Amino acid sequence: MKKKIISMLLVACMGLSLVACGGGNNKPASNEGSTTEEGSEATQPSDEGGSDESASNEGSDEGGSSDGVITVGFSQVGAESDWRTANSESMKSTFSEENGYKLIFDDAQQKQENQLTAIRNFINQEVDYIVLAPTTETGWDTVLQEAKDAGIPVIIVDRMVDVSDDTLYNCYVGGNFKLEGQKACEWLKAYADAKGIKELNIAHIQGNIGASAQIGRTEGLEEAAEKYGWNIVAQQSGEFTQAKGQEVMESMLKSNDNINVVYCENDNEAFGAIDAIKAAGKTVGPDGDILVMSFDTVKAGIEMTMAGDIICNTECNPLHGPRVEELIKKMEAGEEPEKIAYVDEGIFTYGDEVAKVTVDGQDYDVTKVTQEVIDGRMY
Ligand code: GZL
Ligand code: ZN
Repeated sequence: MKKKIISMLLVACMGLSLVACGGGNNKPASNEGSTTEEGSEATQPSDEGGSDESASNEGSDEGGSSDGVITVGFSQVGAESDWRTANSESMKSTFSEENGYKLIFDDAQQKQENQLTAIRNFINQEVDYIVLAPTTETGWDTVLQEAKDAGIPVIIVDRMVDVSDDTLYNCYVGGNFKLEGQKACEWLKAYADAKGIKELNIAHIQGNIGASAQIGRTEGLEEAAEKYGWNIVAQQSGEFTQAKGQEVMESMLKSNDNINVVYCENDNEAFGAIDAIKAAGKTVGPDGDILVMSFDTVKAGIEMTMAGDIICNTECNPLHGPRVEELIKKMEAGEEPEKIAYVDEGIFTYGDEVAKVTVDGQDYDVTKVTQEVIDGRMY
């Protein structure tokens, strides 16, 4: 309580002094190459390496939650895919000023070094919570130790971290990426059997190497290929982007003339791969030359699944904002949240040949995409 009174007095004095000296913001050190925004409006055009910040005259943020506003520092991977855009929107709309938060959002442009700088900035600004969507699984021990030493709780969201001591983060919420891969491959096995496709020659377009989503989805495919005798004829990272996905598919088609499946580790890679396949004069779809598998089920991806260009799309739900808020509310109430929470995710297809798949004894329904299914989705 004492801290509260002191900080309220401090904020009052700061408020008076700000009015006296015409306001001004304490600017966090800006990261080279990443953009940092505070609140929802920017007061300066954000150049490549610039840092935006809201015209908030809350003065220096004395310990955040002591003035009722919870300050959240969020280090986001980047803006590489539709999934990432939906994920950022979910975080920004949840941690809004109207909802009682001050969000410091940093876009690392897919570079881990920018995330390390952002986290150190959050520590200097004494945020109440650090939320990290890690670009890659390794390399976090030192900076998370600094956050722990500063007494700032850390929530890992989306992809996972691989650290020597799991007390370096408080909790994780995200997708079970290996299960996503296993579900997709069990569907492919059942579909190939139903269609009498004897030989599968698979082009494998991976996500960013070292990201949990890539690790899990790759494990799912490699284990199924081993088990079912499929041929992975090409394997390369498409970096979760459409441009790279198209480039990689083009080169795979040039060096392989027997590809009949392409396993894309996200929708944006699938969009690029489909462009490359069509440009090469080949066809996609249930009766086409190449079956396109994908992950994410973003809006454009689920629509292409209804059209058949994508034959099977395994969901990866990006709406983590409310889930992270639930974890913060638990910690604010002094509760210990679950260490690891996986999101339930579906599997969506063009056809209805396969009604369900089974992984480790657990059944998962398969949903044929219709307009009604699309209209009923949150993203
Ligand atoms: C998955 C997420 C992946 C998406 C891609 O949770 O980490 O990163 O599948 C995104 O679209 O780039
Ligand atoms: Zn997922």
